[in-house]
Amino acid sequence: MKLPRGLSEQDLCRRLDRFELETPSWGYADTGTRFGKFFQDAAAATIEEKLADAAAVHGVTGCCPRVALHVLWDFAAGTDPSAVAARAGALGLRIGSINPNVFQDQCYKLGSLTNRDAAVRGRALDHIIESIGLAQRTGSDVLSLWFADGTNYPGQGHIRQRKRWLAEALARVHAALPPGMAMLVEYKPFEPAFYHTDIADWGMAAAFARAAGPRARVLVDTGHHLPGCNIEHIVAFLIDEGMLGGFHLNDRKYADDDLTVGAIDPYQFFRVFQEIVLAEREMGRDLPIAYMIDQSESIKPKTEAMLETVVAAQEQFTRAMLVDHAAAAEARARDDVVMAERALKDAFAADVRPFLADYRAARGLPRDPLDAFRQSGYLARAAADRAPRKRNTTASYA
Ligand code: PSV
Ligand code: MN
Repeated sequence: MKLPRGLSEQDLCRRLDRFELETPSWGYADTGTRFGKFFQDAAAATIEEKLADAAAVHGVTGCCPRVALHVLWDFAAGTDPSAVAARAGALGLRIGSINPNVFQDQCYKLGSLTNRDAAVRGRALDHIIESIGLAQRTGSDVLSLWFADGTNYPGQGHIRQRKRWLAEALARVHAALPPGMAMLVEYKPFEPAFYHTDIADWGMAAAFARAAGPRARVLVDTGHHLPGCNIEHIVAFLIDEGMLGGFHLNDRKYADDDLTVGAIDPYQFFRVFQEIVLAEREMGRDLPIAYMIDQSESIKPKTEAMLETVVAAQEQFTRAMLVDHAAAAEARARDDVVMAERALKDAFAADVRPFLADYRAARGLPRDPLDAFRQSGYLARAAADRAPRKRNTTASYA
């Protein structure tokens, strides 16, 4: 593995020490598609089980100390948020982003913050503002917002009116943020709405975030792009605008497929991270980006899929660190397109796995997290413990 000029192995290790990935509670639970749900014996059903799985992932990787929570899925009525935070703390974890949910209740069929009905808009806003309180009580400093709002048919909604409702509501959410809390605005081009989505792309998300206030930024979910979209261009643009707040990492063949990172296009993650590393080198500091995973894997064992994604993201970030930016700049200065591209391709071709194995071993971590997890027998124990309970409580569990 060849280090680029100006980067020592120690620098690389230190940067990796600061490359943390947040895992999502919902990535450990049984999820499916609109065509059905296939249950896994070992999948988590309770917040305690989700936290235990997240702790198992952090235990073998050492880089996933934060867990994202989804308000409706993780805080059943009567759940004490500080008890959830304490439970996480006892497992060596912290609560990461808090994700309000204004897309599931029946009243949101025609939208939440963009619903024609002011009462529904008010209910959605109240839920989001209550979620800020919940974030405070769990020690979270990130409110992560995604809206299913949109329309399915031309003429169904007044698009500009909906835009104004959303902007007004987001400004009120921003005004309710306590000091130190950031707010991320996620975009998605389609699904569940298929004609128009109220925040369809990064530009709309950036406009809404700017209008909301200085602590609002854009959240890039790698699955939320149309095929062929140049995601690293969006990332570079948002960095330059000071508007990149974080990622929801997952891979996709078509759109929001929730596949494990690198399963389809590892080079894409490398190119995205390459833009970040380049900007960090030029600015001489780490960018404040929340690296979150958003993966609801349907067929691989949940925890193993999470480990695959963590390791793949770490590998691509390491490769991005290996790009010889000086060589690329020199090649660009002589209009040598071939050698400029080669600087990226050489780094992407590096086998960083032996280096990462040594890096982990030096930190008392297993050299191969997935192998260590398999050896631990965790999944079999979780299945034996959880399946009988799920059989008793879930009607469709067979
Ligand atoms: C929507 O597709 C999304 O990406 C949002 O981030 C949600 O919070 C998450 O997925 C739910 O799985
Ligand atoms: Mn997402």
